[in-house]
Amino acid sequence: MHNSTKSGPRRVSLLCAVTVGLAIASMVAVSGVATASSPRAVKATRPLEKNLKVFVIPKNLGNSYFTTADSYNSGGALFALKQLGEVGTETSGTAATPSSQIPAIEGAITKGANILIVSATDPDALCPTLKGAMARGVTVVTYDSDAPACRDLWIEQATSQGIGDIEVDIIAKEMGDAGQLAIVSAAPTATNQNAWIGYMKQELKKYPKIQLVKIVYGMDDTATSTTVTEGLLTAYPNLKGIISPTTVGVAAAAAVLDTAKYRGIVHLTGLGTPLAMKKYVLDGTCPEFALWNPAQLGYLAAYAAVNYASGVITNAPGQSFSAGKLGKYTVGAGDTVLLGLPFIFNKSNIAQFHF
Ligand code: RAM
Repeated sequence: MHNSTKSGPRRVSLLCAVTVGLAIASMVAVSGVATASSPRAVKATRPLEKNLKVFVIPKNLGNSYFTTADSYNSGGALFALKQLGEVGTETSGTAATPSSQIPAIEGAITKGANILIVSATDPDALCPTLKGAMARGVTVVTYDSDAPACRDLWIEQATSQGIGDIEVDIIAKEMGDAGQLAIVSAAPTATNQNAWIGYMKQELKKYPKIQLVKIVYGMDDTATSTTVTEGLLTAYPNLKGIISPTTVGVAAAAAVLDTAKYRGIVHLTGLGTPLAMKKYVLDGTCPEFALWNPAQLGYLAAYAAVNYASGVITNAPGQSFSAGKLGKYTVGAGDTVLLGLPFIFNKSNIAQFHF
């Protein structure tokens, strides 16, 4: 399980940022972050290295969440890398599984990667490959889903506890604080979903009349997520709520629940992308869900990784670096850089988002 850092908080003004255009937005308020005054801070004057070969390796390709986090056009990681003068490439497999992702990581290393920016499908399975890369001097940074034992830095989207708590509080309100609840997760090995589910279980103690009856795994695949959601409805005819903390899973679950039989009867929330969820927010199938700004996560990961590889920062807490349009960020406890707070989408704001 990864750390929920205590550095920050930095409130990312997602609503404003997206309103004025995702790629160019600079409306991020960075608050109260302690700056290191140790000799390490002097390194901040070092120039960043150019022409580094940087491979951005999401859990899988073809997932719009990662496309937004990584791509040039959305202002994500590849946009930041270009601005910094590096050579950025996105690569991965098509399934969100280690056997699909590891060959892409190996391929990047063979091509002479200086930096790997990875969302881990399975930390145990990836670690031998990532450790091998680190031993050869490659900077390894995780974003989105961590591999705590085999990376230099972890770029965390929001604290795991913050995400777990928000999910439970939203669904509890919709369920009237009582009834059977299930979770449609991604892969059973995904570090991020497992961390969030851990905190959901903790938060559920506040709601003794809600029973978590089952966790199923849709593998960040639409067809599988649909099948497991349908399976839940058959197995638990009295089911009253579903949390799906994956953008692929929550959209698939919403499509299943979007009928008069289930709408408003089996309540749904999760972590979704606004374009995929807009219909379901407006028709009441999923009135509220949460996420962060994926493009900002990718952008921050790129800046942090290049600063690390250039020796401007190490992973010791308290060191600051400039993350371009996002402003100044500081390394927190547990080798972590925290993007900000989760953001809640509902009918009052969903039309303003275009990712
Ligand atoms: C999916 C992936 C990703 C997660 C989001 C919320 O796209 O599982 O890792 O962060 O959902």
